[in-house]
Amino acid sequence: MTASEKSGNGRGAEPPVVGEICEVIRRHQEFLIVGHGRPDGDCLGSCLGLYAVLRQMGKDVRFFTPGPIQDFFSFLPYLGETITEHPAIRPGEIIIYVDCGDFERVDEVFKPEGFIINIDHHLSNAFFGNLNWVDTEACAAGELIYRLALALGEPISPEAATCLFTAIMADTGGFRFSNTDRVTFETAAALVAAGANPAAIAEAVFENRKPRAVYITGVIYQTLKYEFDGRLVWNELRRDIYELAGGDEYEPEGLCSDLRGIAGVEVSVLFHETPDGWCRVGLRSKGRVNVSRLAQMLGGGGHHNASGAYIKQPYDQARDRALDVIRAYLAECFSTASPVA
Ligand SMILES: [Mn+2]
Repeated sequence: MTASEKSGNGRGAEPPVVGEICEVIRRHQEFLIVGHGRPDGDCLGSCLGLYAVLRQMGKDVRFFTPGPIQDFFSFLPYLGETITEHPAIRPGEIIIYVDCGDFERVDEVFKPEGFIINIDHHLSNAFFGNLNWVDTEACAAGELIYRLALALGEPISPEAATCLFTAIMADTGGFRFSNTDRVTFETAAALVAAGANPAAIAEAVFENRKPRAVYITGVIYQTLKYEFDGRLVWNELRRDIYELAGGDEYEPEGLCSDLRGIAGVEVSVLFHETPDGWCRVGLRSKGRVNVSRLAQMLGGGGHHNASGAYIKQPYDQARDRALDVIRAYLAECFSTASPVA
């Protein structure tokens, strides 16, 4: 279905599970919202947007992510109430995972016992909840929370609007990526009407780069590796680059997505050596190559155009193994003339 075929303000009738989720929310009092590790704008915005909606309903709600949370998100309402230590589940508490493809996306230890609602938009979602609302057409988890608020009949407060607009702006790369469609703009317009300030949010998220992150970006751009006639670009962030830059456990925000923006590049890959010496890999595609499948081959997951994996093996070995998998996959993709899945 194309965007123009979708009816109304949203994506048509919601699936039955949305009604079931609304019922569970109405019938219970205590909630734990769970976001993934190294939360991005969509994770924090959608979780805190839901936090705002549940609070407004008079619920007793907590929000947990293992973090770490980047400083520039400090403008988000309720961020200061975030729990970053594993919480004990209260009897009868409903656990709502948002923007998490599987348990491991949170961390390797946290596997709570209880009734679990899973709200997500990742292609690779494992349907691990008692109720699973996975809509891969949604541009962001934030869009799903907006639609959930509509289904609950809850008005959107200015605080919730700020959180949810941030979520959608972040996951669409500022309304640029291929997940951006008519509903994205309709939702964004409704959130602005409810009190979100687009320019202030964009400045907070996109114009707050730390000088040392910019330094790292410069080093990466000077040493790019091209393969497949420039259709693949990759590079790696080793610990020594961080040490030169003054040390920071984050890779520069959006760097892997920016590499995709080079003319002729179809897939960008950025390896990251973690402080423990393991390997994280970010994968981005302009659309022809499904990097969600590629990430799953590496033990991760994500979206068609944006995905990643965390390989808990010594860095050099993990990078070499991942490069083998990536090269074999791309050789197959690029050998076919038509769009490949
Ligand atoms: Mn997301």
